[in-house]
Amino acid sequence: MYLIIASPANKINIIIMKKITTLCLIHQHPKLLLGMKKRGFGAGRWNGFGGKVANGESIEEAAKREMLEESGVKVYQMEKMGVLDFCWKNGVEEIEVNVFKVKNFSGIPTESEEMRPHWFDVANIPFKDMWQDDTFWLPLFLENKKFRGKFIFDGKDNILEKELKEVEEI
Ligand code: 8OG
Repeated sequence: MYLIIASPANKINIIIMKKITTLCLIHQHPKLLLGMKKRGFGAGRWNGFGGKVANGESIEEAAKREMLEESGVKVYQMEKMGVLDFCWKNGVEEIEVNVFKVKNFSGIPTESEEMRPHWFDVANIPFKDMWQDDTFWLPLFLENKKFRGKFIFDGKDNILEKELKEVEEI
């Protein structure tokens, strides 16, 4: 699902495409389930499971569908923990990532064409092989805190600017 935001400024129409996506992580302390992204956007990084919200689908429906498609895990219950916005300097696309903690599920995480799941101990999260922003918000997630953030990257996915705050409700 894309939101198109047009803002007329100085007679120039700026079109920002906003891609709405989901991200599901299973945290069963002290273990955290991540997957190695095997192809596409973010390939080569460990991440939660998720993807784009399809037309006519709610964000929650998309989160459950993506988790099942990418890991074979059926989610029954989850909690929304955060919303993160990402954009790139000089880029036209913005990505909104809706982050969920899976509370209740069935199935054994299984490798798919897109992801290779692996349980990590929370003391050994592979931050150096993850998106840079995860270093900031994942500790909040692990402490069951809710958050809202925005990150601006350069052309090489390094963070140029960040805003991150803990919130009561998301
Ligand atoms: O369908 P697609 O493979 O494009 O979905 C991208 C997935 O990557 C989706 O689950 C959202 C997630 N994602 C981003 N940016 C970031 C990020 O900076 N950090 C993390 N952890 N996940 C991200 O699109």
